[in-house]
Amino acid sequence: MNDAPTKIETTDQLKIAVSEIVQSQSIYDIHTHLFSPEFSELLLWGIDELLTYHYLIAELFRKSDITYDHFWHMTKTQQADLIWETLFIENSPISEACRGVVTTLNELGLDVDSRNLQEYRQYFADTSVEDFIDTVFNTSNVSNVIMTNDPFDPLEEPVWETGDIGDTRFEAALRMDVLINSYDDIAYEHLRALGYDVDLTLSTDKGYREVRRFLETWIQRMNPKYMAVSLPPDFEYPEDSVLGRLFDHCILPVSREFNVPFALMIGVKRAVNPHLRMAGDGTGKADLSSLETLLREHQDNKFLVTLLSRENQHELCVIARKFKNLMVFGCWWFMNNPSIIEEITRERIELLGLSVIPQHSDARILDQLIYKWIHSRQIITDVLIEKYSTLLDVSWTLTASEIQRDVSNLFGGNFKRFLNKN
Ligand code: FIX
Ligand code: ZN
Repeated sequence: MNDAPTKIETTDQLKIAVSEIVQSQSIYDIHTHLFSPEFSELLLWGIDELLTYHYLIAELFRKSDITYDHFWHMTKTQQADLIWETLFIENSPISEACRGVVTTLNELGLDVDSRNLQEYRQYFADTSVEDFIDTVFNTSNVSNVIMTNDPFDPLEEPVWETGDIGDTRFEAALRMDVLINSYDDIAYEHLRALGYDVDLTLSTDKGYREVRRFLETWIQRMNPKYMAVSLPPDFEYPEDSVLGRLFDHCILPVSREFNVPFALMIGVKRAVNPHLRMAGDGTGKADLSSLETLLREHQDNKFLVTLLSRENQHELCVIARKFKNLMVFGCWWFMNNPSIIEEITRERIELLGLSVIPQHSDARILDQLIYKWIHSRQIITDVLIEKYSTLLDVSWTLTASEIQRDVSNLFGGNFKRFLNKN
């Protein structure tokens, strides 16, 4: 019997093989805002949550004359009704965020042609959250999701104190936005109230030790896959500031000691239009020389990085060629649109080969895992077919198992290897 691996020699064979392999590859989704059911109201799911996603709220105000004040005084159901009527009935839902709702309903087996919102509501009313979690993980073929866990959130704290977050498909990421971006107005008081002897300007050895003690406690509690922060485009490093001191004396040493990488999400301008609340954040191009300095001066630290500005993406790839302690990940937020995912994925593969994590979902509502991954899988499939065919063109044949190996690394293997690397 000849058990030599089947070679893929033609473009048609390649298209079939890559499509099948990417479809059947389970995904380790490394950045979401989802929660396990133990976190009760923090776990968002269902049609009204889908329709009131902040991406859609931003789009609503472009098409409706409703005032901010009026909108924010409505119930969630009323808001969802208005968004449905405005963005799906009075206009065709072709933006990526609108299309995502349609993809999701369709995949759930609902009749999108009926355009009957009450029917969709009834489906969710008849479904238990536990069953729905299984449906979503199976439909999207996602094996694990990493949450975004805020140690300063009073809704999260009691769950962490029980030491049991239930469903092990949900894993933790220790989010440090409050500590880093709001130290003097929120974190300082909070830490003092918990008995950590920190100073307001955070400039003493005692203060650094206390913050490290806080981080260590949370690392033990959460067992996070990484620590993370979102940063504005004008973030600077090194800097004689709370941020600079937190990085140097607290976060980077703890990250090294516990082998918990530090994820930097750079480029968000928070509250560009505060009337839009969570939908009001914007983007800006960052000066990446600060990132270069951080990577160069801390080569024993591991950094996961994603950027919000399209203009920064090429430069990030070049930086990643220089620093193996950097893992580039995902197409974040305003980058998570088909045309941009395609461009960025191509750029990354051309400059970095298969050494990246091409995508995360950033899902806030459980149901979104379905559309975000269907849409991204399709684009990544197309880019891989294009890139592998350039090899076929010059007589390099591939086997299905080689493609399987590559795809498995892209959708989980690279992340696991990066976590385990010393
Ligand atoms: O900071 C983040 O993790 C962002 O992803 C979110 O804050 C943002 O609101 C979002 O949902 C983007 O997709
Ligand atoms: Zn996010």
